[in-house]
Amino acid sequence: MATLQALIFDVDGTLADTERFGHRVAFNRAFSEWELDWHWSITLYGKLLNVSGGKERIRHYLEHYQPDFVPSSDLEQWIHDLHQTKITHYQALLNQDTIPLRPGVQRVLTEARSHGIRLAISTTSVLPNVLTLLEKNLASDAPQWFEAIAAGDMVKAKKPAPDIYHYVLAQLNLAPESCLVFEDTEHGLQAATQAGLETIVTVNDYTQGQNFARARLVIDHLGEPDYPFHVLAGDVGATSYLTLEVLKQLHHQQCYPPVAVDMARTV
Ligand code: XBP
Repeated sequence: MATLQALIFDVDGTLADTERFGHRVAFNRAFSEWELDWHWSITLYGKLLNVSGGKERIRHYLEHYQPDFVPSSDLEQWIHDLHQTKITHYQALLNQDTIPLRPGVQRVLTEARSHGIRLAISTTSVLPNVLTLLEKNLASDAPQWFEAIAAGDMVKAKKPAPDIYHYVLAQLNLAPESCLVFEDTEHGLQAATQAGLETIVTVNDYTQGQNFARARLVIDHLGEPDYPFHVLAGDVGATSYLTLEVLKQLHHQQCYPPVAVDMARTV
């Protein structure tokens, strides 16, 4: 039985509720700045979240909702430039302190660190967004808490492909059996599961109806001593907030799906 050596965290929706009031707002501000008559409502954005990655989401929206739109330059470049504007607006939102970490996140990260558990990040979003979120909400040196930060286009195929998790495991030089993952979406769970990793899911309003049958535990957030989580699937006894001890017990009980981990898929 492998011992627990690392925790791997998704970012958007897992570390912080960034999608609805962060990324979505930033996309809309970018559309306004570019004088595009587009608006992604909370409901529409929920549908668009089925497409991982900001650039990929813009492309999907163009193809399915604005089929007659003609960009003013090469489409690839146009999407890239619009996405850059979105990143600027998203960074501004993060810098306004409007997007806090979810309950229990800082406590679990701090406890894991103090006990020598290694930390890593696996996200579809771009690296500068991750760094700013960590610096604003944790500490200026918080990015260094994480031995590996896998983000955005560092791999070819985004979640639900397992590539980003293969990449993180290669960076950590660890087998999946030594790690636990934290995700909030079915796509993220699929990516981790295909890479042979066990996952704890913390749902949010956008993801609570998704299929998390292969998760080790599904809860509404990591919990705090004075703010208990609700268990949606899985068993943690009377526990009402996650601690390192509980994570070690969950890890000890884990049973791995029979998947082949293809390290050659990392880039
Ligand atoms: C996050 C995403 C990202 C963000 C936008 O998925 O899908 O696309 O919504 O980020 P996950 P960028 O939490 O599964 O990693 O605009 O920076 O791409």
